[in-house]
Amino acid sequence: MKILLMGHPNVGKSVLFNRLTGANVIESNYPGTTIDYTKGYMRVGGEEVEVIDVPGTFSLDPKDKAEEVAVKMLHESRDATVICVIDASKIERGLYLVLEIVEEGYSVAIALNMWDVAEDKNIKIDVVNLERILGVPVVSTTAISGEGIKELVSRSRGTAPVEVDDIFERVED
Ligand SMILES: Nc1nc2c(ncn2[C@@H]2O[C@H](COP(=O)(O)OP(=O)(O)OP(=O)(O)O)[C@@H](O)[C@H]2O)c(=O)[nH]1
Ligand SMILES: [Mg+2]
Repeated sequence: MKILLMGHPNVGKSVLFNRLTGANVIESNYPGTTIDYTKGYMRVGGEEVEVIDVPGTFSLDPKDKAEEVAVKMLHESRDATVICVIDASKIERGLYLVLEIVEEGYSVAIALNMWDVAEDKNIKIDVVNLERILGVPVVSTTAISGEGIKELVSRSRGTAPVEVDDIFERVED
């Protein structure tokens, strides 16, 4: 099993990555570029899972070299589970990328990271309803404290592809 951590820049992907993988980490350059990425492993229920900290990207329509690498890494891992990391205090900004990744047929789970920041700002998010509409696991996380990470891992294991059209139908209801 392989997990890609994807999301906008500065949403906490790397802190989450370190939480998931601990010390077993390899830094690499993407072939032919100067774009760094990090790859590591974690054990989940006796199974070794590869985890990749993908460079931050705003969309799957790359605007610079780092975004290009992010999209290539996604497309080279057709069987991967994608954990989309969203800043919970700016949630609508992150959902577009989620929909793009879902639309390409990937199994997705969502980490609503920076949950502590959202709480401090008194931003209320109905996680249960969001999960119902999207049809994929949505887990609130605070990567810097580790809150929600265990649940994120366990819920990510059971995720399956969903249809974007079905999501839009549920939004209209
Ligand atoms: N308060 C709070 N800060 C966080 C959380 N997760 C990450 N941070 C902080 O947010 C900043 C960005 O975290 P990174 O993990 O570097 O973000 P990233 O998504 O890897 O960013 P790029 O690699 O630039 O795409 C750092 O200062 C982290 O310490 C969180 O859940 N809560
Ligand atoms: Mg990073």
